[in-house]
Amino acid sequence: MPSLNNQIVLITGASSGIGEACAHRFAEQGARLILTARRLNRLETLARKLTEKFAVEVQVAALDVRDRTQVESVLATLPDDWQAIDILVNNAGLSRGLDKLHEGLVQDWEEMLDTNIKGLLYVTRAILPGMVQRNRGHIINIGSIAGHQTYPGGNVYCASKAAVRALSEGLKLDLLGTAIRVSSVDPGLVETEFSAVRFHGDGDRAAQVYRGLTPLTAEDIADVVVFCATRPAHVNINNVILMPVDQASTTMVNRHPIG
Ligand code: NDP
Ligand code: 8X3
Repeated sequence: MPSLNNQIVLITGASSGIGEACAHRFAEQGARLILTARRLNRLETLARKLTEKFAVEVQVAALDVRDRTQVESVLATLPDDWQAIDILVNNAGLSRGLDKLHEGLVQDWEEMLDTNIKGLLYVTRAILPGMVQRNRGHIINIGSIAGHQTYPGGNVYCASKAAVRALSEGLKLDLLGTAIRVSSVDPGLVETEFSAVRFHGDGDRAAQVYRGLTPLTAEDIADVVVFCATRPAHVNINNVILMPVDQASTTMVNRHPIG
């Protein structure tokens, strides 16, 4: 298995859930980590933990992926020996609301589109030229089954993840002839802060999403991300769709009676 030791991995949205779990998994493999998100205090706590446990080097940076100027300046001012990023995990993302389109909040739509599509584009645009120049690198996008199947009330979130799917496919086409790899990891239900964010902090409603079923964990997704990143150099994992055994589609889940 190709080694991740000393490879530079940048993860967006590393302050929680799947991004945080990816940070753990890459640290276990000896990678050098650049962890970004808006909540810097969480990143600092995580960085301390990873440094102590795995003796890896970690950089943290407060970064709102929606802010193009900030993305460009934060990434351009990384220390020289952190510039040659080997793996970019475009994970930062969110859903807001589950309203019918004609009742939806425009502010929710803008937050999702600005984060899930434009944020991913800004970060990729800043990092990919260096990968092309070095003819080395791997972009791993966190998509969703929502990008493959639309569900009631999912309208704009599903559209944003369909865009991520198209962008992953487009990148793969554009990078043909280089050694750079592009993967999309597209999960179903994963229990993280995702649903609490979707329902604007309504914890009871968020808990209902996972009620009576066994969801995926953030670590399940991180395992797949690391799998993609550790294939031999000639192998590109284009797309992985994974869902819990208790889920068959975006709308069909098996809930066990609660005793
Ligand atoms: P969490 O809410 O636990 O984590 C989301 C992460 O994204 C946080 O670290 C958050 O950090 C970061 N983030 C959100 N907005 C921004 C922003 N504007 N700039 C920078 N970082 C941002 O959810 P998940 O771990 O579940 O979500 C991670 C990804 O996985 C998302 O792209 C999501 O769409 C996708 N996904 C999730 C599924 C699920 O069921 N949970 C299923 C399929 C895909 P901070 O707030 O500190 O900025
Ligand atoms: C998250 C999975 O089904 O809640 O992308 O949209 S779902």
